[in-house]
Amino acid sequence: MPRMTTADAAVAILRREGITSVFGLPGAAINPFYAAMRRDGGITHILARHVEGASHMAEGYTRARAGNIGVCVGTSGPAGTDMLTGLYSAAADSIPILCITGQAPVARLHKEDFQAVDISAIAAPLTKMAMTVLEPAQVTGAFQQAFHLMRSGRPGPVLIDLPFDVQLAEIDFDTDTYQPLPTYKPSATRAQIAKALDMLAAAERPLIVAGGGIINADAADLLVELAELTDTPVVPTLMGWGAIPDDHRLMAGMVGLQTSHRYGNATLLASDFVLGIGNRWANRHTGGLATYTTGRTFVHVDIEPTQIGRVFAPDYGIVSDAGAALRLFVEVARERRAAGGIAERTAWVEQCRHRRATMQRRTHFDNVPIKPQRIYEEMNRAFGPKTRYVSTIGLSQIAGAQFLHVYRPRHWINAGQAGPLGWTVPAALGVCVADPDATVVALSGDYDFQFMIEELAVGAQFHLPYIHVLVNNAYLGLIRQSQRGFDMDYCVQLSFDNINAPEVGGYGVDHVKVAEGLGCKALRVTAPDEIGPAFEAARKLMAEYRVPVVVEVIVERVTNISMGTELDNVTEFEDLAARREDSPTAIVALLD
Ligand SMILES: Cc1ncc(C[n+]2csc(CCOP(=O)(O)OP(=O)(O)O)c2C)c(N)n1
Ligand SMILES: [Mg+2]
Repeated sequence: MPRMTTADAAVAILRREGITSVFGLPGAAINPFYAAMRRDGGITHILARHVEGASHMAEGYTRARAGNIGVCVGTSGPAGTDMLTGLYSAAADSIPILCITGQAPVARLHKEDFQAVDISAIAAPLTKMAMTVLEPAQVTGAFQQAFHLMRSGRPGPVLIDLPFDVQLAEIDFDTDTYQPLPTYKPSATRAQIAKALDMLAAAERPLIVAGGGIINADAADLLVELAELTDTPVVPTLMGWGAIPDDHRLMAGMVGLQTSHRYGNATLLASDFVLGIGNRWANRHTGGLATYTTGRTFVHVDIEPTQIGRVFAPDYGIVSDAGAALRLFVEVARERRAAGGIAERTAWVEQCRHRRATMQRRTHFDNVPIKPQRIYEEMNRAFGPKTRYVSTIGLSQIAGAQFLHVYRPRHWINAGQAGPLGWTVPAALGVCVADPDATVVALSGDYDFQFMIEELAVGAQFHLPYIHVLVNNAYLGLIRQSQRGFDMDYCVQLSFDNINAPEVGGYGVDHVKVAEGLGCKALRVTAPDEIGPAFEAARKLMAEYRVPVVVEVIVERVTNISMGTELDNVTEFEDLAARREDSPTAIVALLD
């Protein structure tokens, strides 16, 4: 039997499980694992500048392609605690990442050794498994189980913590006969699917709410087929955005308090039946439950049994992987259609479409300073359907979801539930590693951008080109807006007179200089008609230098973005689109 260190065996398992890239940074306690990666030679290592950055890169990497699992590695102590935000973000959005940490030797774990912290206890609530491996012979099983868990049921992250002496201990391990464990994914029965379709057929104004579980299951095509077979309009959630192309006739718009469309909310409120697939009824999607649920019937399909009924009791629940359920939905719907058993819903579909063509927000403003809505209009013009957008949180992300267009699954990559500031730069880099040929466009407010700005150096060093649209209002804009309720504007200003950069006009940080200092290219625009040309110039710079290119758009300091407390109580702060020219890039032209 081949004899090797447990670190060598762990790396061999990573390779057998399909891992080719790892994001991390070494420290003394994880050096044996790094030595094993070096001996193996088959894994690309991306050196993050902050360990939290490595964890978000891993998440971006996972999200970019079906089957990917991002791996992040750090040393003992603060490296593990730095990655907790990454574990939280991944867990909250049901994304598998594997976090590997070094640890003090086993015999010293209880002695308050240098950088020894009980990371598996700390990470436990954020992971499907968090294990400090105390027995060398358990290392291979721990890794095998990690991959099994990450891929089974509701996907999520795992942490494996490896004491220094355990990494160096030798074990017998046969790489050749290693086999990944089968994954567990519950599947709906035909009877369950038939019952759900009966309920849909009995409805007059049905909708499908398509969640991120459909993206995780790589089942977007099946979703669209089901919608077409049953003539049912689809509301994608923020995590499911892209599951049905924005230009599909059955795309009904997004629903929610913030990242939503006026027509999406109106259509949900007009519906009498909702089939939720792979979704969580997130509170920023539903708003108040009485408004969301009164007057309609619900079917909920989810892979995790305890998700059914967690937020409200559906009329009928089905435990199933979204892909498995959709395969059966399509099969049964096809049979019913062939037998003439599915009614056309022309009037309802037309009503949904009419709302889409009449309830739009205005994007076309010529103001200087720029109004942020104009940026998304220019992005719609500049970036095609293959663009992979990456964003996290803030007014820029909310407005992005209201105005941008997404046409494919995994092309809106957003930390939806945790919303950790700083996620965008590293996640975009992870997407670039996973899909080097993609056009990746990240979207940040100035504060999100400043949080993990140092990771831009990673993009420069490893030649990971993407465009970063930076919406600079010199404000913690979303929090400034929410402080209106407290009648204050307190501790949310990012503006100051930069003694080295008077040209930024009191907006504080000179992002162009910082980005250039980190080895990237950067452009700043201050007038609306400069935005489009700046995107064009950014593309050229990206192609020429193969580094991230930042396009900073200086916008007016205060713009409130539509949001509300209930689906029927969303506040509009700007004039709505009244003529076609007000929302010229809307997919369905405004009927004016
Ligand atoms: C780690 C963390 N701390 C605090 C918050 C709360 N928060 C959400 S958005 C935001 C301000 C974002 O400002 P910016 O990135 O400039 O975006 P803007 O809203 O101005 O577009 C803050 C502080 C958060 N999401 N994450
Ligand atoms: Mg801001």
